[in-house]
Amino acid sequence: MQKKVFDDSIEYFQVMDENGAIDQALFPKEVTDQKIVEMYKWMAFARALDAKALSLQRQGRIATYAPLVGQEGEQVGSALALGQNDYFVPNFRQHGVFLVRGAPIDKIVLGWRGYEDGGAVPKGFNALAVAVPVATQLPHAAGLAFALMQRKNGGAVLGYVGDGGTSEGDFYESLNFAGAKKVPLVILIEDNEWAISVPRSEQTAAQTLAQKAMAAGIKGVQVDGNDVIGVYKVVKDALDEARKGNPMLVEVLTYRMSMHTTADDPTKYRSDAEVEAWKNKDPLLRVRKYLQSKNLWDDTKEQQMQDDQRKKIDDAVAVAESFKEDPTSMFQNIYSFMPEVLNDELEEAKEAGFWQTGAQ
Ligand SMILES: Cc1ncc(C[n+]2csc(CCOP(=O)(O)OP(=O)(O)O)c2C)c(N)n1
Ligand SMILES: [Mg+2]
Repeated sequence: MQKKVFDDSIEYFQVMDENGAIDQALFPKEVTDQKIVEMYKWMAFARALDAKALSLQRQGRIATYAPLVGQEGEQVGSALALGQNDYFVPNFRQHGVFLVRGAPIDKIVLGWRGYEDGGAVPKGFNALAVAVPVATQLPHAAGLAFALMQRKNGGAVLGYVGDGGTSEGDFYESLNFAGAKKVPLVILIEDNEWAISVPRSEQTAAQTLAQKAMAAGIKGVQVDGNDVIGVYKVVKDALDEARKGNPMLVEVLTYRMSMHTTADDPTKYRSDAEVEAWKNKDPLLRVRKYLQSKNLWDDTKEQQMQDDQRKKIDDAVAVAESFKEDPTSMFQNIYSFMPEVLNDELEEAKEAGFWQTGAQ
């Protein structure tokens, strides 16, 4: 006997296309024109902060930086889909998500300057800290979702990972745990076509990354990652499903327009033509086209917004650059309490004048 015992497929979603035209059947009712203006402003804010960070890095005022330009649509759309009790778990590129969720900008900049006080998650801020080791954040995200399930306050977790990260064991283990335990977890894959110099085509033989959900018995979907409204809709629906015990995998199709980090030179491994082609799919451009067609946006408004955002960013940079560090902070933000062994080390360091490299 032979029979088919399993079959599944992957759906792709797009709500607003490159020209700003909307698919009414998919359009989420709660998204008013005012909300679209808000989405546009957040994307512009993330882009402005990104440009500033790059400039600060080139002046030696922050350390290595991972640009997000091109990915504003998926970061803003997914961040706005989060509910009050929800958490997000980042890798290293979600500065836009931190921004939308209300992280103080001076603290974001301080983190880029290498201070523990900047890297620490502010109290009451529903997120885990930035994770540079690829995909290690996902088992934490799954565990956090398991904890929220016990709390029963309706909270869900949105964990971010890159296309490269989906080749890691941590990724599969997290999906498997989420499916087996039915935890309120959504994993969002930022499929930006590159993992440093490794193209998406060489990362896996799988046709979509979303289908990696199937082996874990959970649902996977794809969405145009440069469509802020589409991402908002798909992630919001996915979080609602996850709350019901159906974790999900969302693959957002986007593009890393800039270098991997400031330590990388993408001209060594990809063509200008490829980058140029993605410019037409810019997540800000289509929303601006839509808003202008409805007379909701113009050059004066654009200028006002840019001036306002630039001032906020410059003020935050000034605060971050005048920060006086407390060297003991390296001991403070590791546990929610101070374990005895760490306290001993702290005392020892104080006695030895550990960080007093200047005249004593
Ligand atoms: C476990 C581990 N292996 C390798 C690295 C070096 N590394 C940093 S980012 C990166 C590529 C990540 O690509 P992707 O997951 O697609 O995310 P993206 O950078 O494109 O946002 C690599 C290999 C690392 N940080 N951690
Ligand atoms: Mg990538």
